[in-house]
Amino acid sequence: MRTPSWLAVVFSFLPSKRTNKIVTPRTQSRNASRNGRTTESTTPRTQSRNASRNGRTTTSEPTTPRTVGETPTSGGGDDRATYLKAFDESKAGVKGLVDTGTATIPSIFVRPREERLKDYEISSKNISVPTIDMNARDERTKNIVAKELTDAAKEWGFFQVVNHGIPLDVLENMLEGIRRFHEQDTEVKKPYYNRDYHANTVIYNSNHDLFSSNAANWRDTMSVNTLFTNGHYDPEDIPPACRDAALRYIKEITNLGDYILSLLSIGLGLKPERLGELESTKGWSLSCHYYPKCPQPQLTLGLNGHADMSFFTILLQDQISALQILHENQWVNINPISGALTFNIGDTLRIISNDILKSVYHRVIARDIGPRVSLPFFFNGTFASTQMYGPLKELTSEENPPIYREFTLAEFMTYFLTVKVDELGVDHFRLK
Ligand SMILES: O=C(O)CCC(=O)C(=O)O
Ligand SMILES: [Fe+2]
Repeated sequence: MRTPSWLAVVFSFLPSKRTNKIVTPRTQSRNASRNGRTTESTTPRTQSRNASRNGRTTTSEPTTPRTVGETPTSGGGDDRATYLKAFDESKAGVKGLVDTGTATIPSIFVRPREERLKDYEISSKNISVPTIDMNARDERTKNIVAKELTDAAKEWGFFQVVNHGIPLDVLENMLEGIRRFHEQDTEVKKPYYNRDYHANTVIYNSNHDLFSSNAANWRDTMSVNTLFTNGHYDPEDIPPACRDAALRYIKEITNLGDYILSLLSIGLGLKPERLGELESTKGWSLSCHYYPKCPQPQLTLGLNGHADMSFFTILLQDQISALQILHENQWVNINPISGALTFNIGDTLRIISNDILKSVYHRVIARDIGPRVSLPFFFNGTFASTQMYGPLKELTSEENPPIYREFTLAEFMTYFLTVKVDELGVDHFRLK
């Protein structure tokens, strides 16, 4: 979303300027789109090959996207644009497709064959990210927790937390409320369906980058985005199906975000309020993803690979495993733990820590079970912030000089808004 996420969402209305290029696992994290903005690409040559293999020509306008057979490929062409438009105008999302009982997925969702084949080069390992018990009874255990969190953020960039202080019923009600929202009649959801993230804090649609990605993802999303409003939103804008649950959840998760930042500050040897002073929790985006059960999960993804561009992200997921991180060139599952939350470092905090903390490339696979509900909460800071951001002086020295230059969040975000997706990533801010 940048993705299914705030910036992704924010930028999705812009015309795509990406160039097409095969992305190898090693280069993926550099090329990753922020917050879910996709990076799955093919070369122009691949595209035309696929297009002709699909035998696509512009014909009469279909009312629903075409489904594909046993060995479909993804491709470009005018008909693809027509299908995308029809799908978008239906405002029914992937959920609407699934409700028709389709046994095959429409070609607009099929990943390029080259991308799918590349998956087989990466084997999954039976390893997991750390799970950290945040229960801190006193100052001493608090310092231990701070160290554990920081070590995990340095080594993995991704970890799960338990005993984080948010009551289980708040988490369960939130997941249930989001499921309820997505499972309402299409007619009830339609008024929220649009792509104008500047004009609306609350938006529901399918694939923020529907018109710029090479293959659509098997996912619908409702999001609350306060990036342009300095963290403000009108509670009445949140759909009634999940309003009460969301208001409580937002309050709890922003408090937890502040607390984790203070622990990370301690773990990095900074004064406890140091990372909080960067005001990353002031502007945020909550993406409420719904991944329906997929009849051909091997052909598509729930969410294309990306690293979040946030400072950090806290994710609530239900019990269906589908989130994977790329760790040492292998996809590692983030298996759900009841009552746990998943924490990950985004690109902004990576830069601020001068690469001490890791921002990690991750994706969501499609599953033949579901639906799956997940809610990443992106702590992004706000556009209006006038602070300069860059590696903290306290974390740099003569031996360890700053790797990145300073920037305002407006510049940072604008960069992610306007450049080619292939050029996205922290490299743009790297000192030569
Ligand atoms: O759905 C998930 O588990 C992850 C979502 C995610 O990575 C994102 O929206 O940026
Ligand atoms: Fe993400």
